[in-house]
Amino acid sequence: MILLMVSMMAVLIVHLNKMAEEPEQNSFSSFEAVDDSIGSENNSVGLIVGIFVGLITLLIVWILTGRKRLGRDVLICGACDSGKTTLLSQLVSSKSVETYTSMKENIHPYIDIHGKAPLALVDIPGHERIRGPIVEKWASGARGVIFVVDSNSISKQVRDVTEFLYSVLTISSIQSNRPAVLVLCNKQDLDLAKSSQVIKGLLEKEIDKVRVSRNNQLEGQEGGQSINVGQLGKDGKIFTFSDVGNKVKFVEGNGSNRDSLVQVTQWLVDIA
Ligand SMILES: Nc1nc2c(ncn2[C@@H]2O[C@H](COP(=O)(O)OP(=O)(O)OP(=O)(O)O)[C@@H](O)[C@H]2O)c(=O)[nH]1
Ligand SMILES: [Mg+2]
Repeated sequence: MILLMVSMMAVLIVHLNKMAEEPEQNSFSSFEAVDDSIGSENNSVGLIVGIFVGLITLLIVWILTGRKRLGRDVLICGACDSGKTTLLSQLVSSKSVETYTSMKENIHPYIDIHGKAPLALVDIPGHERIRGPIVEKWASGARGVIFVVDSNSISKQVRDVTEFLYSVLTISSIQSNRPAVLVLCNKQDLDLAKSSQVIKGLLEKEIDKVRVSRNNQLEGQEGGQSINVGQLGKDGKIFTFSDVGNKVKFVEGNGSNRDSLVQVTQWLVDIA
């Protein structure tokens, strides 16, 4: 698209140059010749207006189709027992229900977004063996990703949590469509809960380590050649979430209390 626009601009510039040169080349000797020149000037103006209209139309189409790449799904991901199904229940029915380990995705429409088209909340099971293919299946339609962290047990689970977050952020459609990401530091009602600031720091440090080990694995597989596919952050720089292409926001909450989730509901309104 950009190439097409650049080439049209080039045609336009060449044409303008020609017009600027024309009066010197032509010395009119009759009324007929003057008539012809007026006619060809009109044609040129028409051509320029046409090219401009074409360019603007292309620009509008490009902007609109770019936006369409984001679907209407909001994926709720995170490790087992982090509180995803509880969060889903609070968001869609303002109730905390008794939950069991999820074995397949739960999908519910979310309409509380100030008259905008509904979103679909997709609660992805956290079980290590089943979550991968399910999150990949839904990733291409993601408008946003809520990554739920159990703030009470994060210190013990940091590797598993980070491995999953890393996998989600390096899915190709998540990197190309760049849906917004909200990390919900859940279970803030529990005594040992870490703050969102501390959790952000823990995850950044651990992502650095995961990055190194995954790169080593890839190098081993590819006969010693390093590949940058699915890389997170900037090469040779300590990882920070500000270097991720997706907008990543950290908030705190407590899935068993709807009032503590205002930052989640506000974020849903913002991305809808
Ligand atoms: N104290 C406290 N407990 C919570 C909170 N959110 C969820 N829980 C509890 O944590 C347990 C697990 O919650 P689920 O919502 O089933 O967790 P999940 O992330 O869906 O787990 P999987 O389906 O196995 O991936 C349940 O006993 C919930 O009641 C919270 O904010 N605070
Ligand atoms: Mg669940």
